[in-house]
Amino acid sequence: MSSVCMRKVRALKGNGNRSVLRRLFHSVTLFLAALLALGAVSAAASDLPDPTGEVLLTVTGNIGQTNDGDRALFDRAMLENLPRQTLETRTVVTDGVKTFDGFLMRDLLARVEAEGETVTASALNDYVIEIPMEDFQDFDVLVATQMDGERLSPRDKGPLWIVYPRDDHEALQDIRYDYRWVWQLIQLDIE
Ligand SMILES: Nc1nc2c(c(=O)[nH]1)N[C@H]1C(S)=C(S)[C@@H](COP(=O)(O)O)O[C@H]1N2
Ligand SMILES: [Mo]
Repeated sequence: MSSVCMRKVRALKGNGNRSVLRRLFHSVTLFLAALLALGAVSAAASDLPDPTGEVLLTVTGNIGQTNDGDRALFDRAMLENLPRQTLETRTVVTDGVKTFDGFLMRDLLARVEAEGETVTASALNDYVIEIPMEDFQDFDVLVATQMDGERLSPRDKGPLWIVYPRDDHEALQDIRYDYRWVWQLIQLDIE
């Protein structure tokens, strides 16, 4: 009678141990799965490669893609990897119609998952201006790297120049927009 009891107790104990083990195993599996998921999320969060060349543009503020702490740094190769776009327009600082090549501000902002109301653009010469985010939805605003087939140099409005499709929209032929044609652009802060 008592030996039967002991066997039962041992059997129960055995079962108990097994279920504890199973539960532990289950927790470890869940933990590993969670780690993997986290890894996948952080891999997605950092799918912006690191720049290998000179950094031409720094994007800060409310962005979902970064490669240097909370900033997104771009070298020329990374910028030229964005979809290329061409724009023909006159400007207030050059003569005649110019052909600009570069990428859309809209595509750059999407690349860094920018969210906000305002883009504060800063230039090499300490020029700083706030631009409403809707400009880039309403208009095909270019960040030009070339003018008439020639790379823009820092001496000549480069290496990056914000160019509005001025000739295509009467609304853009206005001093309020002329301020936003930032040349020697080096930084964008999204708020
Ligand atoms: N980097 C930089 N971009 C700039 C400026 C500037 O001083 N530095 N001036 C802005 C202003 S106020 C205007 S009206 C246009 C044209 O400037 P400009 O007439 O002085 O050439 O460029 C804009 N972009
Ligand atoms: Mo100006």
